[in-house]
Amino acid sequence: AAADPTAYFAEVIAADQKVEPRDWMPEAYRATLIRQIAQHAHSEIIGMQPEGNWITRAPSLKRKAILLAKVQDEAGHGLYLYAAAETLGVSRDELVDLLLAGRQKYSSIFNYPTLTWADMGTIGWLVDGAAIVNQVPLCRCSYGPYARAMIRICKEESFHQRQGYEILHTLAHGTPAQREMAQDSVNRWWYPSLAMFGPPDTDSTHSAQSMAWKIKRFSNDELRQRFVDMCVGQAEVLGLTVPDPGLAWNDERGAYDFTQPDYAELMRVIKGAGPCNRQRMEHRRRAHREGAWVRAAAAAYAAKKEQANKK
Ligand code: FAQ
Repeated sequence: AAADPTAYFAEVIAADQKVEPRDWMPEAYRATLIRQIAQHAHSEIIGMQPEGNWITRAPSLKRKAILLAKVQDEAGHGLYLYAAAETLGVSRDELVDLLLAGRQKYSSIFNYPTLTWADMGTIGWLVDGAAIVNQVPLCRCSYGPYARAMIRICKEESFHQRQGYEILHTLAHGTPAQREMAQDSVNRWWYPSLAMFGPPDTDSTHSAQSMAWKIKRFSNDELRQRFVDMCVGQAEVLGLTVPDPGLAWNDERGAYDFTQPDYAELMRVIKGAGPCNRQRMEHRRRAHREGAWVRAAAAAYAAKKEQANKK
């Protein structure tokens, strides 16, 4: 190993090995990871709201138990990710404060409303499906704690995706009204799901550097294409239509041509003007306020324990 930490870092990246918390790393690498992991953690926590909205209205006890477990998994994912971010020298409290102050982001997708039960199916199929396509390569990300957190998260996301797919399959093979509800839901979520992968490569500010550092392994557009190609066959099995008249197999490229999402809409949603941004943030701020006594009690208990241990 080189004695010069800069050269050693470059060697670790070139050899596809992992950077670990105590290793030297460029400040910009650290900052990029904090930004991305925090945004990811916040997405999991805010992402509990659209589905939490349906827990009390699930159509059966079994559906309710499954949905409850899924939303609890999302809380767990948020916690693993905050823990991964903390290895970079920030605290979870600081990150939560940045979210609540509107200075860190969460995924655009969670600013859309969940209007019907079918949306629980579509979120599983498309939103968790997109999350998996994005996150499987992150299991090979160059930063060890993030890569390792992703392995477990991806296993749980696969279960989430399958449960959503099964809800949609049931509805799509149910009464005409249920079928229509399923199709309407897919129509509403298709383009916002494509937008989850971020701006097109030409407008992606971080991609080139993140790929050079092997944080990202594929570009936004590469992953979006992979997602579309995966969904087409699955939609056929569901008996539902992908709401894109421009969708067509391109023999030369060996991939589907498709209509891009409205990136101006993505930018508006990211900047706070999506249908539910205000509601999501208000809810999170209220939950944080109402949880203050739990945090205070936990801190007091920890301090008391520490005192007792010193004796
Ligand atoms: N929403 O230069 P790029 C889930 C921002 S899955 C909001 O391309 P980058 C599971 C971006 O931050 C969802 N902001 O950025 C679940 C940057 O702004 P900044 C969470 C977006 O980082 C399912 C600017 O635009 N997954 O939670 C979005 O290289 C169901 C320029 O963009 C992750 O976070 C967007 N869609 O690539 C839970 C995965 N796209 O920071 C509950 C990890 C872009 O300079 C229920 N993250 N921006 O102010 C990533 O892979 C990357 O960060 C990307 C963006 C691909 C999202």
